[in-house]
Order: sequence, then structure tokens, then C-alpha cells
Amino acid sequence: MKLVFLGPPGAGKGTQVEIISRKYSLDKIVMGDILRQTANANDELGRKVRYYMERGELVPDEIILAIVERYIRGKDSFILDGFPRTIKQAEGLESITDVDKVIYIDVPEDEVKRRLLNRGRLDDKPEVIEHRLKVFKEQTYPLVSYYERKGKLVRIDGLGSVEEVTRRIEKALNFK
Ligand code: B4P
Repeated sequence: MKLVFLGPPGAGKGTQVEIISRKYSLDKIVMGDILRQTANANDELGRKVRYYMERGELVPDEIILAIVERYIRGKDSFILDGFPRTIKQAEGLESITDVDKVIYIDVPEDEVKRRLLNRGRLDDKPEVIEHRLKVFKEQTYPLVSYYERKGKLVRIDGLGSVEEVTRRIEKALNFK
């Protein structure tokens, strides 16, 4: 099964992907982690990626597509966390492979802000969070109707405990 997890920053994508991938032995491809590793390297690509992430901007589509292709080409089951994040990335993904379902974790903005401030990662500063939410609305949210039109979108209420959200996802995927 090929799955995509989508949602605003801080919706709990990473949290749920970790649980579902472990429980059902699915390979996870976590774009944020791959980019944080890339950003640590002291080369030109590393500096470029770091520049965008520190500002809460999306890393350019060409860079993302070149990276992701290496991870998914030839695989027949995986979970993608944090990719695609733009329509251009979704089209790029389609030219590599077809996904089965897209899980959209829906969490209101005030709750997302609260979670990110509590998490306190390097890019979880108030002004960067505001900017990431703006970028999400403008560039990533259009993917919800994009995948709805294709009949692949599954909406999950992301409020409640981590266990409750996991149960909703398992039910929606007929894993339980
Ligand atoms: P990501 O690393 O993907 O980070 P995120 O969207 O902020 O977090 P996520 O939704 O995974 O939240 P989490 O589970 O951690 O992206 C970071 C940056 O990388 C982007 O801003 C961008 O610059 C770049 N990037 C990534 N992908 C890209 C792409 N495709 N194209 C271009 N650029 C890209 O949960 C957040 C917190 O909430 C945690 O502390 C967690 O413990 C808590 N939490 C989770 N579930 C909860 C629940 N049910 N109740 C209460 N708290 C909960």
C-alpha cells in the first residue's frame, strides 16, 4: 500500500506516521527528517536547504523531487510524510508512481500553534510558525481538493489523544 500523510504543520503527521509504519511494517519516508539531514551537510545543497527551512519557506520543488525520487522509485509500499506539499510536487509524484490513499489530518489553527510552541524545534519560533501556516494555506491546502477530485482523500479529525487519532486512521484504512 502506498500512502501519503497530509496536514498543516504540527497536525501530528510525523507522530502518526511513526506509529502506523511500525505497527504495519510499512517503510516511512519523512521529508522533514531527510531535509534536516541534508541541511546539516556543509555543502551547497545543505546551505540552500537550510536557508529555506529556517525561514519556514518550502524548499524548491526541483530539489525536493530529485531527493524523493531516489527514495520511492521501484518501491511498492510506503508512507510519505510531508510530501507532496505543492501541486507541482503531486504531479511529480504521479509521474513516478500512483498512491492509493491520502490521509488528511485536520487540526484547527490555534491547536496547531499550541502544539508547535510546545514542541520547540529550531523552526518552531512564533514568527516562523505564522509563516509556515500561511505557506500551508497557500501552497499545500489546494492538495486537499486535488486528491478529493481523484477520490483518494480520507479526512481524519486530528483533535484528541494520539491513540484516538491512530484508531481513526486504522478504521479509515480498514486496518482494524
Ligand atoms: P516537517 O518536518 O514535515 O514538520 P511539521 O509539518 O511541522 O510537523 P508534523 O505535522 O509532522 O507534526 P508532529 O507529528 O511533529 O516540515 C518542516 C519543514 O521542512 C517545512 O516547514 C519545510 O521548510 C520543509 N519541508 C518539508 N517537506 C517539504 C516539502 N515536501 N517541500 C518543501 N519543503 C518541505 O507533531 C507536532 C507536535 O504535536 C509534536 O510535539 C507532537 O508530540 C504533538 N502532537 C502530535 N499529535 C498530537 C495529539 N493528538 N495531541 C497533542 N499533541 C500532539
